[in-house]
Amino acid sequence: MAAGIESWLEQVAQAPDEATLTQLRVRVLGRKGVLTEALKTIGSLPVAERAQAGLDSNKHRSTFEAALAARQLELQNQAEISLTPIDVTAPGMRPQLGHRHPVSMVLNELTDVFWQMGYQVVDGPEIETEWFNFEALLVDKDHPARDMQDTFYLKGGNLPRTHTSAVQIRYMMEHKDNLPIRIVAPGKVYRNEDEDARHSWSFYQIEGLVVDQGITVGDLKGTLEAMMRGVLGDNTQIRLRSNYFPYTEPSVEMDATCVVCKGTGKVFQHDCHLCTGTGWLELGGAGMVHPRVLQNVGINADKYSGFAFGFGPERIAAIKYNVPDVREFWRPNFKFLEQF
Ligand code: FA5
Repeated sequence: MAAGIESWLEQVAQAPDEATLTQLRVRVLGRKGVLTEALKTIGSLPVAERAQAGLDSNKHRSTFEAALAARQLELQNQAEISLTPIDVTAPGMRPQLGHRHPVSMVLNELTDVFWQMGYQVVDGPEIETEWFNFEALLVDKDHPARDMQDTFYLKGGNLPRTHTSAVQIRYMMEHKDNLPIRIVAPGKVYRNEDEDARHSWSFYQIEGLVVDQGITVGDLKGTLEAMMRGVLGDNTQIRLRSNYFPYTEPSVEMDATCVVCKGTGKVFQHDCHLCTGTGWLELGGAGMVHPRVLQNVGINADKYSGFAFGFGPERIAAIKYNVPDVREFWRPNFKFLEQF
């Protein structure tokens, strides 16, 4: 058989149909097939040759079976091709085209607004050290503000960033000798929190940072208003209210009228599920960069000042597209996504 395997393989490769393949299978692997007969003679070989002869026979068997299977598939494919008539006059099928995700569309619009105002778009790592995510932003280990952002911790102490504010620190450290700074940093963040209509455990943020001489709260307010007008249009009602972040002073939060209850706080006499009855949806936080943060990264806080902000594009997209629950954006629901 060893000598003849090539010729059997050749016959398989040239078999014109499946019936020929069956005959070849019987002639080689059947009860009286050449390979079966060859196996029977192994017992009569000298002991020293038996093991090798056994190995060779098994190898020939699997090579032959693989060749049979391959040729059978080939014959079936040929049959299918020749059975399916091609109607050359039929209209072509358009491939289904995807489109940008609504949250990406909002992020692109936001970055466009800032790009037009002379900002650079920058990036930062999603896995951060505690120092960049918290300590450099004046949130020490036992600072109560750590509870504001429930954190996933990785083995070794690093963490998936809980906000994009860590990018501020990285950028300021790298560019402290090359001021002014004007950047936005969109990216994904992660929090170990329960999901509801306003919260996901993983979501996007867009961080903004400006550092220059003579930057004031007025600049911050004007910038936030320009951003909201650019993305949500002039008719959306927004408000700023004072808030607390350890790394900005003063700090504010920006809200927009809730999309579900249109600011009334009620839906059929019940508290609105999205804004929990307040009539407002919180879109982001902001403030004047705390002078100690500037000092920490080596910027002269007597000479320079700055503002920073961090906004949630899912919530902005919810307002813009009238979506009553931010979790919709991340469900694999094509009917929902195809609307945009
Ligand atoms: C912060 O993350 C601050 N780092 C923002 C900031 C930056 C303040 C720079 C000052 C200076 P906050 O935790 O409030 O703040 O989140 C900011 C925005 O992210 C929220 O207003 C909201 O729009 C969005 N957001 C927060 N948590 C979630 C969540 N679980 N799901 C979806 N969006 C969220």
